[in-house]
Amino acid sequence: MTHKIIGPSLPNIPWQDKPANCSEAIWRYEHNPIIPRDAIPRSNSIFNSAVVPFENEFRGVFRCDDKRREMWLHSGKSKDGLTWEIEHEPIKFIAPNEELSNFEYGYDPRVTKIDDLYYVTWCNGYHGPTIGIATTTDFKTYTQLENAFLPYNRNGVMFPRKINGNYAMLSRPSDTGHTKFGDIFYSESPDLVYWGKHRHVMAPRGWWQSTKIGAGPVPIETTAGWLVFYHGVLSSCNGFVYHYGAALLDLEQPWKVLARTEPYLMSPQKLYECVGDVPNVVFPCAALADSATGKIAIYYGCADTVTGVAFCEVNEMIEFILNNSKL
Ligand code: BMA
Repeated sequence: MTHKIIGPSLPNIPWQDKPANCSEAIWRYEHNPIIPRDAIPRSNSIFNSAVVPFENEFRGVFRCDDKRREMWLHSGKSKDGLTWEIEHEPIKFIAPNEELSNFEYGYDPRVTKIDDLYYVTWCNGYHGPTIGIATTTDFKTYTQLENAFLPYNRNGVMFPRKINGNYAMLSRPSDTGHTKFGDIFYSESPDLVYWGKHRHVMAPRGWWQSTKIGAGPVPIETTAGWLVFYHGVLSSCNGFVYHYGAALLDLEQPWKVLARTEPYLMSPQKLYECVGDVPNVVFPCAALADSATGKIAIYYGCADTVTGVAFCEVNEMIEFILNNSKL
């Protein structure tokens, strides 16, 4: 392997070999979707969700829209990363500051582990969407911190280690509604309260990523740079179509893009990606990566309704990005 994952070995992540007839750099789990829309009694849909390794098992924070179509975050656990037990009641964040304790809504979580703490970031309603942050050690108790940014912002994704001595995050400034624009920016913070050193990372461009883009799973550290899967949106005559592609960012200056896929990696093609509450959406929010073998499992929301998994292998993926890159 020329390109390697820098990180822990996770031999028990979900995996399925690439089908013999597949020529793509990424392939879907044959039993997708892994989480149905009605996995818990109150859910209308369970999608755009984040999973992490936890004590030889897996834990996660799940986006569950309820039957009033309010957007909530729920904890979940799994032994194999494929069969999930999702808590029936939403997470009740402990907010040390009562001005933050009025939970308006939460969606599109990401979870990253730094040292011994898990950090949840999500799109948090605070007079408009912004980036909420909470910490947990056990996926039972969650302590909410200050919002990272002013509204309006979405797709806040923390890096799994400090960079230049600071916490680091990608995000996508936006507006109140179904934003028709959006670039990915990078920000740093010494203390998770004050964020600054904002740098532009990537703008939308051409075709599948022409309307807006947003970071997906927590970046994966590799010998070729930070491997970032990100969604890109095309405006069709029938509305938005969500795809995803990938980029490599400089390890110490992650606002510098080293490579970026010109074609998408995945577009909505399967029935469960094309038909649902919002048709034609694939939206990745998490990835598990095994440094020993280079295996990567990507979790993505399908049609804003259910959750699917796809697989790739780090060396092949990075070669694909480098060979199909346009900056
Ligand atoms: C975005 C977010 C995502 C959603 C997508 C497609 O703006 O709301 O949660 O998956 O739209 O509806």
